[in-house]
Amino acid sequence: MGLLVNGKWVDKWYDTKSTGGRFERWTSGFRNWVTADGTAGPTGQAGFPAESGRYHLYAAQACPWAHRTLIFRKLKGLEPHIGVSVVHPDMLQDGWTFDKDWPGLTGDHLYDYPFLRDIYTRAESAFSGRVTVPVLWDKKTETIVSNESSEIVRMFNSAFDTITGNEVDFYPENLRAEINEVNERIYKTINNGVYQSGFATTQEAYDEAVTALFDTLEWLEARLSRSSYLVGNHATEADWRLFTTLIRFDLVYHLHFKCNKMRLVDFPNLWSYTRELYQWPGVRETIDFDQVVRHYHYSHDSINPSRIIPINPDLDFDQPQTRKGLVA
Ligand SMILES: N[C@@H](CCC(=O)N[C@@H](CS)C(=O)NCC(=O)O)C(=O)O
Repeated sequence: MGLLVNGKWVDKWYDTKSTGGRFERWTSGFRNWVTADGTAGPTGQAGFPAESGRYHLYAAQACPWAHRTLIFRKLKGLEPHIGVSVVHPDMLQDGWTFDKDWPGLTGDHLYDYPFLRDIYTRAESAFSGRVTVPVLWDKKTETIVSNESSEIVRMFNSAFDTITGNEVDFYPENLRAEINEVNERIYKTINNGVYQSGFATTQEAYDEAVTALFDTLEWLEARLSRSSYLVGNHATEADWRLFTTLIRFDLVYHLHFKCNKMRLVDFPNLWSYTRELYQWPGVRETIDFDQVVRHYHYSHDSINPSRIIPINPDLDFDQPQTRKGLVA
């Protein structure tokens, strides 16, 4: 596991010494936007108009951030328009690789490179920073449009609508303020909170993260006893962002990241809600549980140096929903 420094690979994990044992996620380096007409988005430069076949997604099945983008690609009918290359679940001394010795892997469809870092240095030869998934690549200008999942899902939500004819809106104008507010708490304490619990290297940092995580899960359990979705009467971006962490919870975060005060299945509403989203047409096809379980347990030397993959419970994500008396 490492990062690029002036275009050179350095095998180094996150330094938590300077942050009191706290894991701090790096800010994504590429922040351009694909827009319907190629004008600049909220950040970055103009020049990335929506076009069929022009963009390519680099993703990991294991990764909850990449998973968001795979879900949006599926639900917004983008599969015929945006290709995907899937990295290997083992993220070791070379970071993400395009090795193919695992079912469902594709290698690098565009350049047949061995490593994901080669994509970053093709975009910027002296790139410095972490080499993360997901990456949205522009085949025309041969550069990275964005490596920030929260922004890629917003592009997928609307930029390609005239090409796909799919106008389902997971970020409706009138709900944006509330979606942003819910996202912020969920990002801090759940999406990133599980990582902050798992990668903490002091008791204090762990206690802080794990307490906030279970406080937010309790808050969501109550919220989802009253309404079908987090915001409004339909599934929104906020639900899909939460879902990718919940679906991994009992298989990975509970044990591997020490998020073990309760399991997801111990929260009746959250567990039913997770199954409902899993059963949404197309969604199960975006998940590969074997790669999820393998990635975390095999890749994080500091947490599981033996690389033993746990037996894990059999979870039945196909059980019918059990929530009652909901608003929508
Ligand atoms: N802010 C990024 C975070 C992505 C991220 O951290 N991805 C992880 C995989 S789950 C990764 O590639 N980590 C490699 C590293 O940190 O070196 C996003 O949401 O797109």
